[in-house]
Amino acid sequence: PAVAAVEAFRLSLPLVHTFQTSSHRKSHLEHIVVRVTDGSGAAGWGEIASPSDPYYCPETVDTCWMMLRRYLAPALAGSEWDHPSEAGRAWAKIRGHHFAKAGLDIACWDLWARASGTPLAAALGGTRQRIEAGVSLGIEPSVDALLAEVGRHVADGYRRVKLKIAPGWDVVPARAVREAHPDLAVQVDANGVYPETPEALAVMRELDGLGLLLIEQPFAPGALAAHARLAEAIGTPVCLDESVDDLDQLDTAIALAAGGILNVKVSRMGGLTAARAAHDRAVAAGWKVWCGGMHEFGVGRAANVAIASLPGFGLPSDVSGSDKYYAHDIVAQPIRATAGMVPVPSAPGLGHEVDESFVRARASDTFRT
Ligand code: OSB
Ligand code: MG
Repeated sequence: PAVAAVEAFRLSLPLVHTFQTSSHRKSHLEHIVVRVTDGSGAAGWGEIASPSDPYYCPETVDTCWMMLRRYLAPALAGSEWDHPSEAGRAWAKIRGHHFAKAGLDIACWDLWARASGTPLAAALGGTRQRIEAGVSLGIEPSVDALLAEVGRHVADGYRRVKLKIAPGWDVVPARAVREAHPDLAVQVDANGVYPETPEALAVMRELDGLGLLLIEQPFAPGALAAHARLAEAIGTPVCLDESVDDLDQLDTAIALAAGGILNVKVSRMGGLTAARAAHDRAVAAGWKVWCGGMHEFGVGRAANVAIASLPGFGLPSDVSGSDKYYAHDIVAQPIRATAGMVPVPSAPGLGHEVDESFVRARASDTFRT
């Protein structure tokens, strides 16, 4: 197709449960929804799920909006490609800004898959009919509150629970969850906040005794050598998230054995094309992979479900039901987990109809290129 126009909408949705990580606490999330049209008027939707603040990655909603408006949408508008895996050529010269690029990449895949009558999952090479749903739980005000959250999600059927940890909220809550649920699949995510110190190593060794599935991103994004030293020192697999946002970083991580598991995020890698390449490369190197998320609205969440259907995603993903986060989503039939599984849709494209009037009415800002 030839891309005729790019439209963008900034919109904020309230969260049903406040989410706290090592760095921030949120009761609303603002994302950017994009709509790409071709000459015939056919449309594809994408989502830029950047956090509002630069604590997870350097991007923010404001930087994404600026990059989209000033560089990315103008680069894509007027471009032509036969297959969505080529759409990124339009912005190949632009360094970084993966969350912003991911939104456009998703929209191009959706546009193409809808036009060809193919479900996005199949277009990507996905083979699964359902995704194993895990849930990511934030830092709670108390261990009892955390245990209540874990209990609620286990009762809901979630197959795996991820706990956010930070210095001062690590061994005690993780051990409490392990004691309350001896057989539950549990993993922890530090979002890179531990320095590589003897104290942190002592924490990691205690966590190592809890039978966790993995320890995600204990050290800073650039600290690949530190992750490699930790992976050598403990039995629990080390998983990388923030450390890998392109294939070169993945190659380095593999060469250093800086982990054994990769959290593949469509946003962080810069889109579906890049996320699929990371999946392929990691699996070829003998790493395990699973699909992470960024609390996406319905469009980004549907893209996560599609990529999570690739054969290599052998561990439960952070693809939970939208109802865990939003009372009113931007797609007509929001994603739901049933007995811990999310179905992969069989309708063309993302497989979920966007509630366009809701998006337009709710947008605080919009532009069209
Ligand atoms: O590190 O995986 C992370 C959300 C915001 C920022 C970073 C992370 C997360 C999550 C959310 O864990 C997972 C989800 O979307 O369900
Ligand atoms: Mg993470």
